[in-house]
Amino acid sequence: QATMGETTLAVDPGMDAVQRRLMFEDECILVDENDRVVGHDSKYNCHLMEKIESENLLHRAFSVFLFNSKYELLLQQRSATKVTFPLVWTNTCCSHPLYRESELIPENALGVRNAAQRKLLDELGIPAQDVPVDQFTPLGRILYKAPSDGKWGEHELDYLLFIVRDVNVNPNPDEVADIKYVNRDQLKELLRKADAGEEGLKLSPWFRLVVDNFLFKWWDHVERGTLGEVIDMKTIHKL
Ligand code: DMA
Ligand code: MN
Repeated sequence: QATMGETTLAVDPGMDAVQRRLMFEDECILVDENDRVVGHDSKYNCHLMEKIESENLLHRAFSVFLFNSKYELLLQQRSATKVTFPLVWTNTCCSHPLYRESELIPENALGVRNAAQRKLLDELGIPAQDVPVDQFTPLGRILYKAPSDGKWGEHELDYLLFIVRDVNVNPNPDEVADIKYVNRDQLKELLRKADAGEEGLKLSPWFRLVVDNFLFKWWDHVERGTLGEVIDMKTIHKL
């Protein structure tokens, strides 16, 4: 570990110390295109574009969309120190279920829901009791690849988790630069600004994919309390 740290200190001199630690501590779950577990590798290796391409590494991830009781969606701006996609605006919380028993449980994506509860606390300071694991609705899965800057990028099989709860939020500055709740019109205005390149506003590629393919339709179901009607955990959408 110490040797690994020293080596990468030379290789990635600009990398934030907190993010560097997570790059080697977090062991991601490798899957095939059908989401079957095929192995595991460090978060570092899983996000190196060169490895993604040469070894066709694909890992499991999740994206949480949290709405308050006014049906506003909580967005976050990633911190400046994130290795991938710093300072971009994105959905409430994203990360990876880790290669450990509690986060590998397949039944109704319980492993992924456990990971989501863990990261909502880590990133946004949302207490676990505010986001009980049985309150997440896994709606679907997408598969996508997206380069970030330089050598880093994503190649993920991403579980989309919705939850409607009023929660306490206390963002962790290592992870999150800013947060805001938006209604549909406010999100549309954000999309317009991002498209026009106004105020340097950028959105994450995965958030954009979900917005363009699913979000507004699903938002209607959030409001009507009919999310159950749009659950599709059979299809893996290749976007
Ligand atoms: C990875 O998110 C997951 C998706 C869906 C992009 P992330 O880069 O925020 O992961 P982490 O919070 O673990 O750094
Ligand atoms: Mn990832």
